[in-house]
Amino acid sequence: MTDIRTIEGDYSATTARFAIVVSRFNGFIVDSLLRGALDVLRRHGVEDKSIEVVQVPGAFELPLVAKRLAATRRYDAVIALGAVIRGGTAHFDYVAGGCARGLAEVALSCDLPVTFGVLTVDTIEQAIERAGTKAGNKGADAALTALEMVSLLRKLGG
Ligand code: INI
Repeated sequence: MTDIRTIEGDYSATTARFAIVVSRFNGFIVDSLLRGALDVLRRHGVEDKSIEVVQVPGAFELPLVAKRLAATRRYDAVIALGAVIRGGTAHFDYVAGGCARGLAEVALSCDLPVTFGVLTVDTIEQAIERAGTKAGNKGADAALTALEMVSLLRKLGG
């Protein structure tokens, strides 16, 4: 048991560069996610000059812009933030599904951490709970995961 080597990331990648791609749709929620993400990065020692924020119209547009940012190789991770709130139609499923699938594909095709700070919820109340109130802040979580993934990939090398 003691011979097993375990590799895991930590939060020490303070010199890493981050792109945060943010949707404007449901902006009053997404602004809180962005504040949470920036707060985490700064508290862990990432300087503002190492962070760029790019705005897109809606969550459906996040994957393409995340891909363009990843392809520049200027960043160690991309953090995607948005809020998809279910309405009465199937629109939610297409927007949320396309966004999640697209972001996962960008991470794999570009070989770069792309973290998913996109709320997919039924109600505005649920969104508020996850944007800095009683259920935490999913933007902060996505930033913390990005930090950990940068560190983990550095340790894994290759
Ligand atoms: N975009 C969101 O980010 N959240 C939503 O809840 C949402 N809803 O419900 O429609 C939404 N729609 C816009 C979509 O992301 C695209 O911007 C639009 O379809 C144009 O491609």
